[in-house]
Amino acid sequence: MSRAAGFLLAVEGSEGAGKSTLVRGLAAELVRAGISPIVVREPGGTPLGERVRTLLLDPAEPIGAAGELFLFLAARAELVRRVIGPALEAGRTVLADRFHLSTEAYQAAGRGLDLEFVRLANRVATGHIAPHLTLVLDLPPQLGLDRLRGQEGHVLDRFEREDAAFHARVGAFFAAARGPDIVHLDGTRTPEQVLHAAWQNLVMRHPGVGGAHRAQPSPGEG
Ligand code: T5A
Repeated sequence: MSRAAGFLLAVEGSEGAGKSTLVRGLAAELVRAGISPIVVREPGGTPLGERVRTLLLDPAEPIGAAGELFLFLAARAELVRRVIGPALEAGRTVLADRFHLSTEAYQAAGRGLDLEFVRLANRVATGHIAPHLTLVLDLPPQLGLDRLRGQEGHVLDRFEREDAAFHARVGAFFAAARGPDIVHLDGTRTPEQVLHAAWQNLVMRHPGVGGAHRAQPSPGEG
């Protein structure tokens, strides 16, 4: 996959693993480091993506596996075309709350679609843009779902209502994901500890923050 001028960081993991919390923390640290990141979530981030998100998460909307795959990819293609691609071309840092690894985990491992086809379709949707770094938050799926159930007023979406076997397949896929740009973080630790570990990895990989921040205290309790 291709690498544009900026820096794309994806945060991945199963339901309630702490992705959004970590993305918020990293965004704040980047701002402190003098870098104003662009934050995106998937599905979403464009008018089409937000409408597709509503459809995809609606528990009352029965969608087959293939239809689900192509809806996620349509949202991603638009997000890359309108937001991520131009941002990277402009040298910006993009923080993505989920990216293509989620499609492999949910639509291939979870739903049973062919993994190689899902990967190929993903490459079409992203125009071969790949994250420079993917942080996977490892957390047993049941713990993540318990966290979400503990949130006041949280209504479980279509994916969160799937059975334990589905979540186990998704969780096992994330746990087994390997690659030169994939780093696993222990999602059972406190938000501050997760942020600390994530920041250390970002500093090592991101040319814009590495030099400036290696010698400074890292965020969180460590
Ligand atoms: N999907 C998505 C696909 O099937 N295919 C795809 O290609 C893509 C892109 C998206 C759904 O779509 C599916 C996956 C998803 O099911 P979503 O609402 O965006 O739906 O769902 P999630 O991405 O799972 O986001 P969540 O908000 O549900 O979970 P997060 O972001 O992992 O967790 P977060 O940070 O919101 O935290 C959840 C709770 O835990 C606490 C927080 O305070 C919060 O209460 N928390 C912690 N508690 C203890 N320790 C920590 N370290 C904690 N970190 C956070």
